[in-house]
Amino acid sequence: MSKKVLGGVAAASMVLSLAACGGGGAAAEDTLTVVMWGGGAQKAHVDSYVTPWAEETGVTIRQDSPTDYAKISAQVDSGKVSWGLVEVEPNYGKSACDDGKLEKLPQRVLDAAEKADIDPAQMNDCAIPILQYTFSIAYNTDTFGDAHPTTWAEFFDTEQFPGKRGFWKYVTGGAFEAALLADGVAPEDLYPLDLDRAFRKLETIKDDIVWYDTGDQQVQLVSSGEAPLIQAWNGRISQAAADGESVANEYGQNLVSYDQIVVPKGYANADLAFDWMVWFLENTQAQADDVVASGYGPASPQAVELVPADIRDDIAGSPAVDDKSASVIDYDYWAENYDEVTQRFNTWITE
Ligand code: ABU
Repeated sequence: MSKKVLGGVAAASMVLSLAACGGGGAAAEDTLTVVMWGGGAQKAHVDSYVTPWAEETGVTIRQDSPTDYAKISAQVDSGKVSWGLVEVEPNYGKSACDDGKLEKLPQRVLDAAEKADIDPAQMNDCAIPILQYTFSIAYNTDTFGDAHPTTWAEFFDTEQFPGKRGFWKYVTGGAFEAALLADGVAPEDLYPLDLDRAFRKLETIKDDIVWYDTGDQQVQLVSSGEAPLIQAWNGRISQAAADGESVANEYGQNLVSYDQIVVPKGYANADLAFDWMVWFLENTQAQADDVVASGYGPASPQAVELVPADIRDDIAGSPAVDDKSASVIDYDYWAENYDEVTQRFNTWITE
């Protein structure tokens, strides 16, 4: 990461009053509210590929964070939809689209996606991919240095590698996949997940787990040494390392993932949101700028060649990272099983 990323997004809504400086002559009511996972990554994304579009068009950008599926449902069900573009996990993109909670993509977005060589497997009727990432083993380099875990079995080995472990407090966060790999399940046999076995394995280190809620907390936990090992979204760690924190990604047995961006059903400025999607898909330089700023892989493979060579090997989708992957997260599985596993997980975590 050669570009310095400045501070995070406040949890409350922020307004970037770009209408005044934009040249697009947009009306005052031309606002678009963008919701992502917050902190440094959201700032990187907005700076790279939202603000430049807003400056061209004169649209006023509002922001909120983090993504919250219950809030989307509440807005859609009440008919008071204030979130316009929301970064989501693909299991949510699929089930919410099936449930009619999202706007369907218009033809112009589908055409732009095809021209950008977007992987059709990462799209559905309502969603396009926005970034590629991995769940990696992130470690504090002062604590572990070269002698850090390189497999999930080692991540679970609290004798060889003492200290707390951080996991996302969310069933789609990769903890179950990591637990099964640590317990010896072959990557090709991961799905459907053997949940009994995964819970048994997680139980073995339950007292050593710190559960985090946000991307910023990931970085705080691992950089402070409070949890010198965490299962991380790799870009957050790349960003923190570029900012001089004592953290690094280990890509051994990484789990491949991606996020999508969607428009909640009933959003009044849905057309503006889709205008942005077209611009984003066509603008591979903006996607490449975001790779530099955020540490995440771009939505379009065409953007990869615009990424500086020294960063290209450190992003999801690069051969160097792909070669070390254990598996791709199966979001069809998660769309199907999310509610049931969440209920079981929420009970287990409080026991
Ligand atoms: N679901 C991955 C989010 C990426 C990020 O905001 O860091």
